[in-house]
Amino acid sequence: MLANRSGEGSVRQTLLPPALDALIVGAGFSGLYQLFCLRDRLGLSVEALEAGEGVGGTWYWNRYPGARCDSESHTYCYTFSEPLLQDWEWTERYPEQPEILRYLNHVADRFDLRRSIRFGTRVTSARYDAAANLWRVATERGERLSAKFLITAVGCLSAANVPKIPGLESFAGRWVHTGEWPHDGVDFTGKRVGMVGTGSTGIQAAPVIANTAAHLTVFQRTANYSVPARNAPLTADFKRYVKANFPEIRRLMDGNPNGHAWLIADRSAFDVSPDERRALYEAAWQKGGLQFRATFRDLVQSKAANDTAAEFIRDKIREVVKDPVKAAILSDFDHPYAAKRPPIDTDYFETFNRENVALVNLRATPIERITPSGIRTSAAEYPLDIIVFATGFDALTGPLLRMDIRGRNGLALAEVWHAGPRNYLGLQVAGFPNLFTITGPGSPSVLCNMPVAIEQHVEWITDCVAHLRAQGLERIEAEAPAMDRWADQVKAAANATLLPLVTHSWYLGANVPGKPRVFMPYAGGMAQYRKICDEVAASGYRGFAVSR
Ligand code: NA7
Repeated sequence: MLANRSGEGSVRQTLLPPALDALIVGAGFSGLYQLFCLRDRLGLSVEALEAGEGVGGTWYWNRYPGARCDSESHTYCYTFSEPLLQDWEWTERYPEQPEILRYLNHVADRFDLRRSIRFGTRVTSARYDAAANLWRVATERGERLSAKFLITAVGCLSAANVPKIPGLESFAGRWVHTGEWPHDGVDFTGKRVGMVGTGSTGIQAAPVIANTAAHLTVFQRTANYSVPARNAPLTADFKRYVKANFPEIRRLMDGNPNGHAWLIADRSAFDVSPDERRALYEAAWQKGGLQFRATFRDLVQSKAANDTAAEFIRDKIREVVKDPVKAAILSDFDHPYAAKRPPIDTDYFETFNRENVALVNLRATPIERITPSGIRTSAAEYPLDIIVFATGFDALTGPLLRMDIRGRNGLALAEVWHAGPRNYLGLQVAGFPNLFTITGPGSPSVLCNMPVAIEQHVEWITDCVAHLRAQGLERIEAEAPAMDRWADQVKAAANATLLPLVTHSWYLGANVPGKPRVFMPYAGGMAQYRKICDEVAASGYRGFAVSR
């Protein structure tokens, strides 16, 4: 906001910047591409607002030790620009956080995006002004901006979930959450560290922390499956292959329900003998990575098929972990493999063979409180210098709801979503005209290799905005019945898998106390979702109300 003194009477005049065509919230993978599409492809006036002091989103904030992507690097990138694909070179099978951040900075520079981004700018409210057909946005720094289109590019896993454990404020040591990692790092040398949480993050961080800490205690609530990542530097041959064959790789990604570049075997776990099955799992284990779940086509649909994978992984843990008590705690699975997000690791289970690593089973002995000197469970007190919360996020809805978004007549998004997120295609909510949510709940998002999901959403939104402009239309808004039908489709897609059976999954919001239990991402596969979105657009945006 600009406040000018004008004339003798010191009349304060507030000059609001002119309304923009579009405001984008976030400058991670999705915000950067959306900015490029609207500004450079459609020629609109656009700004992106970013809470961080740099681009990168998830990869700006998640700087914890061992932070690495679980998608393979040659598929974890934008595909919209052939020159970009040709001039960027990844170094490892799975890119590490600093390398992804370098990549996103490279993209920002290459497409001169920074000049349209306000950094250090957190959105605190967004109100739809129906009379002006504008979104009025306020930021923590007191800026006031307005735009016809408001596009959230806030990521699915950006609202850190720090558990409300009594006594945390009394802890005399230091505590950190992996998703808000200090930029100057955390020195574990000679320290007694406690790490709470064994999701993808904890499983990546534990082996690295154990290397420098005097002692690491891992506090495990739910035993988690993990398959070796088998990370390694990329060979010159592979790099050449990727550059020469990207269209073929892209075809594979488009055909895979999760946007990865591999085929899912066209066989059931029961089409082969137990010996053959074991040999196939062993081969997948040696190859490493998320494609372990592609060994058989029915692993996430059939509990019986899934049990064979669970048994294989349980045996592997018992083989690797020398202490039978630790092995039993680590392999005490209570849910099917890959029904929660399956981690991949580098030496996670091996870490428990180190003398300086202990494991606490929170199911048997829950945390009671944090004391000034450490963590107290129902069985013992663990003295600690540093507590690392690898406790995940208020996923999918958290980043949207904390922005206080209000649509027509002041209707709060939080009110519309009080019983769980409702929208159409994961893209729009009735009562919130011209608001688009990139990778919102109800879209494949976290079940997909994220850049694939992001590019599809950004391109769909861009085409939609271009269509409105070409037709002289001012507004687009999801219709309520379309939202209801979409909610049924999201539910049916989830129910065709084993995923909703896990009552403690963050896909259902179960990791955040009080959050409604609704299965949030669309589990019907990226290819199917893309087809639905394309058909909706081709039909003249069926299920959306458009107006002048
Ligand atoms: P996740 O997958 O949500 O994992 C969080 C972990 O923290 C998980 O083991 C939780 O146990 C545990 N947790 C959460 N709250 C508590 C409390 N209060 N007490 C003890 N343990 C707790 O988050 P990540 O950061 O690992 O991964 C998020 C995504 O990032 C991942 O899926 C990838 O897409 C990248 P629980 O299983 O809930 O019992």
